[in-house]
Amino acid sequence: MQTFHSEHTKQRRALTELDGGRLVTPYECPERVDMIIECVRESGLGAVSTPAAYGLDPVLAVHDAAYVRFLERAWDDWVAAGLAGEPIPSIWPARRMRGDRVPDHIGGEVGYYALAAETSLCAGTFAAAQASKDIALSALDHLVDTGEPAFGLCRPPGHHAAVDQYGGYCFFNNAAIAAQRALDRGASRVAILDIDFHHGNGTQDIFYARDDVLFVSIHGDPRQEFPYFLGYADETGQGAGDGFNVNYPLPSGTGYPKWAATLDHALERIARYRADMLIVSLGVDTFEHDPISSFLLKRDDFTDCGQRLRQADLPTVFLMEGGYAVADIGTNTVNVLRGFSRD
Ligand code: Q9C
Ligand code: ZN
Repeated sequence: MQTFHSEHTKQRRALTELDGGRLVTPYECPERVDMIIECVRESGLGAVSTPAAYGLDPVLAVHDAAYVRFLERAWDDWVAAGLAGEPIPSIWPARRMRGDRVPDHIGGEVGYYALAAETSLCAGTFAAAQASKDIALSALDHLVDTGEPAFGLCRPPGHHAAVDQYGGYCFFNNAAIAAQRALDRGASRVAILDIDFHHGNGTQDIFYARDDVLFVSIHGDPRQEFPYFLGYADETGQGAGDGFNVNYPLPSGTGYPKWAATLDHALERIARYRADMLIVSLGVDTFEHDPISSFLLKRDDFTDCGQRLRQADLPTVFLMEGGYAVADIGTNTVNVLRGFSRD
């Protein structure tokens, strides 16, 4: 399996995350990439390649143009407005306020375009987000061109990013961008399986009314876990997309037996869809020692997970999402990939 990796992902180095009323050093840190690529190189998984540059057209195929322009200039506008610290929203278009007007001042714009407050912007965010989607697109193209599976070591992650909103450490929805490219390159039914601990609200948002992308997510129950306001089992899609969105919320404390049984259900649903391609939103924040999550998967469970994914017998791309137990993130990620690759 080929891995796609870029040092440019590390240009995002935010100083602050709003965490339970304090500003802390972000959990979603550049060291995550160093740990994973080191384990990939040691594992003999396969070659490591640098992504190609795709520009913004594939981003604009799934995201709102004004949103993308906002991300490009937000840091400079914040600094030019004389604001100290990193951009964090302090007000949103909440219920019964005007959600149809984009303010002119950066203080209002961040509230319009952010879906959560933990994710500060910084000088290198846009460049890193661009590198991240280039990695996803290069991995997708490798699969289409060679038929071989690929791993895109994306960072920042993408699955919380909606059509016109960032948050949950995500800016461009890498999995959605890759899925759209797969369709543009001839696929007709793409399945996205999201096994990050958190619900992939952004991916759901982007494809909710469509039947050409099946979105299936296994995640912490939104009654208890971020993103709280999406990810319930009764969200099944709308219009042509009805029946093509599948959520499996699981309670805090879920261990591998129940998680793996749920994975098998998810894979059965994907088989019924007769997908011609599988994109795995691969978060390893389901790990028992993850600092912000509450499932109980162990190191070896990730290997078993990879083996089960292999049973789906589909052309597959893995795209990195979350995972914040930095010391173990490389082992857990590579365990999935090696479990998948093993005969
Ligand atoms: N401050 C991904 O895994 N809530 N995003 C943080 C601790 C936000 C996770 C709670 C979690 C976002 C890609
Ligand atoms: Zn997550």
